[in-house]
Amino acid sequence: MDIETFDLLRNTVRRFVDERLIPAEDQVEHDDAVPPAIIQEMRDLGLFGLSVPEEYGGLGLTMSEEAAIIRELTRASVVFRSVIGTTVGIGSQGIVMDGTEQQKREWLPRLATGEAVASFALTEPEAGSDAASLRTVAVREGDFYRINGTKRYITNAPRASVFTLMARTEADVKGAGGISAFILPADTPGISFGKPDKKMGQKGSITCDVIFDDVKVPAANIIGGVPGRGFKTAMKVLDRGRIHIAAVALGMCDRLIDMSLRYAMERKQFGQRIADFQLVQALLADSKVDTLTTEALMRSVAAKFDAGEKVSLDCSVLKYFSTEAVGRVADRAVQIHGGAGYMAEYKVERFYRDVRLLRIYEGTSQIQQIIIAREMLRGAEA
Ligand code: COS
Repeated sequence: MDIETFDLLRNTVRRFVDERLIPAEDQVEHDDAVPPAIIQEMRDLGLFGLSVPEEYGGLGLTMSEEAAIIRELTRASVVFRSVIGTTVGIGSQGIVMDGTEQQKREWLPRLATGEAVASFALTEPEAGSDAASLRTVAVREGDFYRINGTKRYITNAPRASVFTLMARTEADVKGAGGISAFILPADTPGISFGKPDKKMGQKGSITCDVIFDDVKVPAANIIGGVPGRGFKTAMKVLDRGRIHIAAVALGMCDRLIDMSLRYAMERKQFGQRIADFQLVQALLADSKVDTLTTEALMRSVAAKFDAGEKVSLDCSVLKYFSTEAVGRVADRAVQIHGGAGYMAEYKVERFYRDVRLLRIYEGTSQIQQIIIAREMLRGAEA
C-alpha cells in the first residue's frame, strides 16, 4: 500500500478508536458483547480484510502494515480486536498460505468484507500445547470425510461462518503427520456449540467448545487438497499469528502507559503530583523500555517475515518478549494507580486481567521458550 493511503487508513483507525471504541468499552464490559453497530462499522472500515490479498478483495497489507494497524486498534479494549482477530489472522491465513486457487476464490472475498467470519479450531480438551496429539478424527468415505471430536476455547465460534479445522485423517499416523486442515462451513449439519466460557477477562470476546458429531465434509475441502499437511499449515499460521499478538501487546502497552502517565500527573500525594517522585518515574521508565523494545523487535521480525525469511524462532522470541512485557506494563500501571488501580471504575484492573491471556493463547510463554531453544540447538547441530 502506498504511504499516503496507509497513513489515511491508520488515521481513520486512530479516530475510530478514540471516538467510537474507547467510549464504548464500559458498555462492552457490562453487556459482555460488542454492539452489532460497532461490528458493522469495523466491516465498513475494511478491518476484516486487512490480511486478505487485494486480488481477493482485501486490503492486502504486509505483516508490518497489519501490525501497525492492530497496534492502533488495541489502544482500545483488546475485545474489539477479537471481533476481527480470527478472520484477519489464524482463521483465514491457512487458506491464504496453503489453499488452492479455488478455495481462495470461494472464501477470501467473503472474509475480506466481513460478510463471513473465520475461526481456528485446533485446541482440544486433551490437546493444547501438545497440538500434534489432537484426537478429532476425520474418516474418509468416498469423496467425503466424516468428522467427530470436540474443540475447546474456540474464539468467535458461534459467530463463525467457516472453521479452519485440524483433524486426524490418518488414524495410524500418530503426531503431526496424520493431521489435515479442513475448510469447514459452520452451517454443516452436526456442528454444535458448548456454553460460552466464563473468563478471567476479555469480556465481550466469545469462546466456547465446538462439537463435531458425524460432520460430513467434502475431501476437496482439505486446505491445499493434500491430506497430512494440516499441522504444518497450523504452525505457519501460528508463526504469523505471534507477530499479530505482539502488535496487540504493543497497542495495550501504549494505552496502559497513557493511563499511567495521566494518573501520575494528576494524583497528588505529600503535596506534589506523584509523577514527580523518582520511584514512580522508575515504574514509568521501565514500562517505556518494555514498550520501545517490543516495538523495535516487532518491526524487525515483521520486516523479516515480509521479506520471506524463515522466522519461527524470531516469532517465538517476539511473542514471548512482548506478552511478558505487556504483563509487566499492566502490573506497573496498577501499581502507579495505587488503590484506584484495584477498582473497576479506573479500568486499569480490567486491562490487567485482559492482558493475562496474551501469555497463554497462540502458544504459552513456555512453548515459545521451547521453540526458541529447539531452533537454537538445531542451528548449532547443523
Ligand atoms: N512452520 C512450518 N513447519 C513447522 C513449524 C513451523 N513453524 N513447526 C513445526 N513444523 C513442522 C516440522 O518441520 C515437522 O515437519 P517434518 O515432520 O516434515 O519434519 C512437523 O511440523 C512437526 O513438527 P514438530 O516435530 O516440531 O512437532 P511437535 O509436536 O514437536 O511440535 C510444538 C511442538 C511445541 C512446536 C507445537 O506443538 C506447538 O507450537 N504447540 C503450541 C500450539 C499452540 O500455539 N496452541 C495455541 C492454541 S491455537 S490459538
